[in-house]
Amino acid sequence: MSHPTRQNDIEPAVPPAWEPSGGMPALKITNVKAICTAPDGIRLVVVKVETSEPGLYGLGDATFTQRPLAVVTAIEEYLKPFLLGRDPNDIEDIWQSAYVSSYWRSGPVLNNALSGVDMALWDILGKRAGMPLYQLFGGKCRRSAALYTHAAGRDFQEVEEDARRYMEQGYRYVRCQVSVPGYSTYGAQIAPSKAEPFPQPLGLGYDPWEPSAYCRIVPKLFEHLRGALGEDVELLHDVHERVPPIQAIGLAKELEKYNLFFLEDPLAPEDNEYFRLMRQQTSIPIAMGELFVNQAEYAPLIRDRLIDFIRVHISDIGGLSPARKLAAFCELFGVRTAWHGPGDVAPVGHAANLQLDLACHNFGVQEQHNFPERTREVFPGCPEIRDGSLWSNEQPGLGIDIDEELAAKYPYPEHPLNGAWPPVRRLDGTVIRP
Ligand code: GCO
Ligand code: MG
Repeated sequence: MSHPTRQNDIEPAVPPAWEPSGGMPALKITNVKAICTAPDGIRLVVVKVETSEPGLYGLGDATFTQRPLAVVTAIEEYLKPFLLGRDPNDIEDIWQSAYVSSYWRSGPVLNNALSGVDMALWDILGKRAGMPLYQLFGGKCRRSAALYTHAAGRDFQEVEEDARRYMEQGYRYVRCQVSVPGYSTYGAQIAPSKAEPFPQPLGLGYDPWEPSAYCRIVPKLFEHLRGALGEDVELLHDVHERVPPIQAIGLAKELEKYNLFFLEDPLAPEDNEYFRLMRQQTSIPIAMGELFVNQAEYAPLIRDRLIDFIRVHISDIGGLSPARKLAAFCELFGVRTAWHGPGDVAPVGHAANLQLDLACHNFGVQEQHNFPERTREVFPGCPEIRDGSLWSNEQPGLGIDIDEELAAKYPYPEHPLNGAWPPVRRLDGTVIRP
């Protein structure tokens, strides 16, 4: 007997004939759209899923700021036709079927597109139930989510002053990054007006970087900060996968005595196997994973207890559905959550982070981004920062909205690479990880 190949199967997606659930009236997805906006210059993508009930819609974060237009295509050309007519209650089935509908799956483009839809479906469910999502996830484990903020400076003194400023505002967790003289350093970029001209070997316009200079300066920074700030404050640092694995292990060992809350991304996902060696060398707490997009990358690190904090960018792994499973998996292995929360997670994504932060017992800490007023106006209900913590506004669903008219006033900024990152290179011109 012959079977038609899947490629020839051109029938549109037929919604499964489940019984209507939980006594809720039947509902259909009537529209799925990608909204592009950049109120403060960061390219954001937000998905809006509309339903057959007038005024009932959900929002989800699909921001992949280096390739936003690819995500928009995935949403509008592929997910939208796949989802029209489906019951938005079928969150799990929609996630699973959309995930495999491309056959080749995962990756930041497709996962972000799927996340936009997935978060929006959870948002709709919360709105229908009249409850904030954390309630549907099992209820609050804590009043609010402790945040870590970013202190940076050109020298140790400036980092110290920045950290003190945050501590005075009530922050108990501070990530500290210092410039490495002459190099373009992750997390401590000097404002152009203050910047020394960077060396431009080979006459190429690029950001220069040498790992050894960085590895020498960072332990000295924490020596200074511990002396100046004392033991009470939790200090963090992000390596941003920029150094060769053996230097990362050396750095981790040297930093151990400064009692960091965690050392972030000491290795690149490509070097995952080195975590085992790092673990044998030092007890420094390790946070990993904003670049992960596939469970095959993160599940073994958790299962083998090689990291302490999971730091995935929730939209990059496909949304709230996979993140809930990941959080539960981590709990069983003593790994805590520290979801990625930079400015290129849209406020909708921060609202999603918060729902999990409140409901997961194994919450560790939440990275914060203090959205400027313009972004907060575009996203009414943007989670509130108070006393170094993030608080729920107790509204149903994700508790956040988008003012589409206002969003449209902030198109993506003109950029020759459409937002892609220019290379970081060693002094001899070799490209290295960003
Ligand atoms: C962090 C991250 C970010 C990323 C950015 C990439 O820990 O907050 O490293 O700053 O670099 O999200 O787009
Ligand atoms: Mg990081």
